[in-house]
Amino acid sequence: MAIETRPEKARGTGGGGRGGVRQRPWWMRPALHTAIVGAVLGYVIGHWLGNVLASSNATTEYPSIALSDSSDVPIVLGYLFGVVGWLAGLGVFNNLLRLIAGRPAPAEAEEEESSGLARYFRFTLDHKVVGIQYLVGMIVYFLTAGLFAMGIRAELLSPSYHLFSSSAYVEIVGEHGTMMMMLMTSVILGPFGNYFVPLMIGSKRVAFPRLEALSFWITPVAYLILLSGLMLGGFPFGWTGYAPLSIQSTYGADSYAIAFGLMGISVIMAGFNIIVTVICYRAPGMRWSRLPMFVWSMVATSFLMVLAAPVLVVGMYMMISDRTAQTAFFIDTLGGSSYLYQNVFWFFGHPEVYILALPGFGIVSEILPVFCRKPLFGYRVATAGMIGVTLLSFFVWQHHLFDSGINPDMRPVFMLTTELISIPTGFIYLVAMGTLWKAKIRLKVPMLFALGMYFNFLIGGISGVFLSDVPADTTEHGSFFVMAHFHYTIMGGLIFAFMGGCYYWLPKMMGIKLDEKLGKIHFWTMFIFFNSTFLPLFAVGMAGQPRRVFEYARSLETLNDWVSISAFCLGGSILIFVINFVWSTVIARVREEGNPWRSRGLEWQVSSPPPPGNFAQVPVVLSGPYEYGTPGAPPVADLSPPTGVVSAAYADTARAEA
Ligand code: HEM
Ligand SMILES: [Cu+2]
Repeated sequence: MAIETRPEKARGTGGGGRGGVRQRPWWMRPALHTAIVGAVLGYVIGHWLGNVLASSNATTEYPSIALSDSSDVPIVLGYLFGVVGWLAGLGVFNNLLRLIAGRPAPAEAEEEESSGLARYFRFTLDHKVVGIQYLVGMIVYFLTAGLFAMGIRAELLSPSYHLFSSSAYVEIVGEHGTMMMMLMTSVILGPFGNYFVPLMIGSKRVAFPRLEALSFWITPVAYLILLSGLMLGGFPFGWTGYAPLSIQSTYGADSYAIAFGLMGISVIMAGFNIIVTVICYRAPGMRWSRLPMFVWSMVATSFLMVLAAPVLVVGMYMMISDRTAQTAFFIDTLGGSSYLYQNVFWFFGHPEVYILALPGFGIVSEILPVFCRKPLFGYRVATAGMIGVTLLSFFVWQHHLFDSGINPDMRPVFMLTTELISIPTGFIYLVAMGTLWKAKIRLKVPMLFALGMYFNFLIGGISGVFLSDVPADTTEHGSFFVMAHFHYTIMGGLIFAFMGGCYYWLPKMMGIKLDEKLGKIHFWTMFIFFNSTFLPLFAVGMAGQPRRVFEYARSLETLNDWVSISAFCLGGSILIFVINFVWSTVIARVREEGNPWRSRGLEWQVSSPPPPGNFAQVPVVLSGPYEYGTPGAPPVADLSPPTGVVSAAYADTARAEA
């Protein structure tokens, strides 16, 4: 276990001598505006280079074998150079050689003013700043993708009148689905994982602050690239990008592949950083058996990210090279296989859905004992559940391919592994039931969201058992039943937990209180309208309404109208959250200093917001985080241990681990 004992390094600045600091005017310092300039310049150069390459290629003797199109080359190179320009504009590559050589970066004046608002628009190495950057980013991405959902539901108000053309409709569905699946991958790990994991394990910093900051700054550019796809004709293949459609379609497919691939790279870095931080930076006494559930969920998610996302990146890379470089990985007529794409995609795609589910369970397991004032029931069962889900999620991917020409004898195997996964998931529910049992529950807003999450995910989970059954899946596959199922797990699970996390932790992150009354109105409207949007969709699906099609049977109009109106109200409930967020953090600013929920979590033992470097001294952890109401339970940690205690706690941990 490595401990960072020098708080001045915790901010992650290069350190080094401070003599003769350069002071550049603000507009020359790397920040968001220089990044935009860099991205535009990069795009122009890449596009020009691509045109040169493509035209020289056209005159060679090689005939164009594949469906690739030489005019994809400038666009792809434009995007890639644009990304490099964006990062260069942010200053990511400044002093790179010095850093690689292990020499400290020169002191820069801008590091000095690390307290102002400006640092939120920079490549900053403080994990708490990155957490807040992620939080704001995620809210923006979620709202954008949510607007597309409103567009879809507006179209589906009528089975025949058309707000959009059929191609615009599929493009909107694709943008909504892809933006949600791509960017919401980090909706909890980004803001809360980066902010709280170091605090919860008693560390002053994360292991790799540069990787962490880079993982965030890739998300805005991935978001913009995905959106720019709309100007290039969009992509008609939903979020899954199946070949051959993705190989044949217009330039919008390049935006899809590059944005999704970039996001894969971002989550690999984010996950890697969390894993190393938790392994190497735990405070003395923070044994694995005392790790908060949220940290366990972050570790499990990070392993999934690090192992699954590379497969996505490779898939996107192969798709791009099929579209530009005359390879034929996914083109059946040229010896490739479109079936290969489905396997590659879902080998990532199924773990992805657990990347979306586990962090939610981490948050609600954290909230439950605090508001029940009881120890978490079956801590070890909960961790076993998380680890079980993580392992099993790599063995189920072909349940997405039951209908795709899979060897029929293999179907029961994947049906079995899929159904097995409900056992470790069940563990997590068991833990919740045990914790709620006979508890005096305080129904504050975070707790309401936690309970809502358990309720919604249960419906999502039970409908998932049906979909893992081959006979049911072969009829429901591709219908709105599937749509309802995964929105129950992701929107009803992940997003509800995210909201719970906001109400629970924002007082800590910003030192302000979110309005409780608006919070309750937000919860109840979101809960009611979420269910009234998605529950009828199970019926609509069973009645045969297919996904991604904008016309449907007239008999289903009433149900669809009901769903659409509920969806608009659901969108309204999210606006209540945004209003509450802006009102509480910008206008009202009611201070919340102490520990409003009386939580035992280590993160709550320091001031709000936590000071730079988190802890004045390395804390010594004395007991587990959930011993509420246990008579004689020692405090969670000694925040100012006398000299010598740290090494004693070391010896103690070493003995315990031996
Ligand atoms: C305000 C809440 C939301 C509403 C009203 C909504 C609505 C919809 C609708 C109507 C469709 C299907 C359109 C069709 O197949 O014709 C859809 C598809 C989809 N949604 Fe959502 N959605 C919401 C939130 C989310 C969230 C939070 C996620 C994930 C993080 C998500 C992920 C997806 C995906 C992956 C698709 C499939 C796209 C495809 O077929 O490729 N949605 N959504
Ligand atoms: Cu799956």
